[in-house]
Amino acid sequence: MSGNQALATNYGIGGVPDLTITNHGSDWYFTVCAIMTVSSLAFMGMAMTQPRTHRLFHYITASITFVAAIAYFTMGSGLGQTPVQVEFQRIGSSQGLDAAGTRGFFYVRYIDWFVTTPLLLLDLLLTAGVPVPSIAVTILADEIMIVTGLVGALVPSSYKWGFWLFGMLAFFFVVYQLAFVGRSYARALGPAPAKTFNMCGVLTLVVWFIYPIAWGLCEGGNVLHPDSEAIMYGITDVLAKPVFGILLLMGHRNINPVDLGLSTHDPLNSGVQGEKTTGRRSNGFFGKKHAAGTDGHVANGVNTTGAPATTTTV
Ligand code: RET
Repeated sequence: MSGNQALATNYGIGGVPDLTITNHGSDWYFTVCAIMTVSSLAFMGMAMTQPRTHRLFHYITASITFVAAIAYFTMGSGLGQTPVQVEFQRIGSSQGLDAAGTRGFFYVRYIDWFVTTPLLLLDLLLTAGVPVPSIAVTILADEIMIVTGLVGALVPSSYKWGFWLFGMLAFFFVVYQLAFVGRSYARALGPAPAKTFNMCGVLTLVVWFIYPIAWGLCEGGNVLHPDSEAIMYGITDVLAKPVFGILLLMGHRNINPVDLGLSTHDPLNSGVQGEKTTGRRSNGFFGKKHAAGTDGHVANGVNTTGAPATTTTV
């Protein structure tokens, strides 16, 4: 027997689908779990090199990969799935799909996405300095997209595609907010936020388009084996989360949160704003590089001139 006993140990929990992942799928899910865990630790490590006021994007991004790590642990263990009657039984398929009256549907993936996709959008839209109402409605559309995908995947009849269609409508709204609204706001903020937003935004748009296709081939159409489903979603998730996170956080090394309209007020460390040192004492903790709110810059419609950096728009 192979070293990975997870599927055997958890066999039967949540029901026994006719078709689900094998040990190969399980091994791969655990591999992605490790990638997500290491990324979370690395992002938290990067956070610690910054003053507290400059850690928002590190914390958001580390939370995204941490939640994903837990979801991947669940799936590697063969848990977080339930049998769903397939609409298309692929008799005689070359991929070993014959058996499938029911297919294991990993609903835990959607719990992960429900938490993490809004955080990814928050990362992007805060970087672009988009107004809060626009961020809120984009996140709402995103949640609709995820829930329609979840409900559709649980429906055995052809009506599942109705849910997919509603999800696509919501998705196109999200795409519009990123490709047009976000891009315009990022450009107005200056070259550093624009560059970071464009790089991470393009990655996001390209990678996110793979998800509805994967849904069509896996939860929807039962075309791909659950092991192939694991690989397809696993690769896209690594691109959408850790790779996205590295690019975003590298970009933020050249962006001052105050320029995004984000507060850097810190009563515990109210020394010279902008002084960043490695010391733990309270004064002078905020690097000169980040001389906050003293340059007359108008960030996100809020003039930070001379104020001790207390602008708060989120
Ligand atoms: C579903 C099906 C319904 C239609 C659409 C979908 C799109 C899902 C997306 C998911 C993104 C997930 C990410 C996860 C990160 O790890 C729900 C599959 C459009 C875009 C980025």
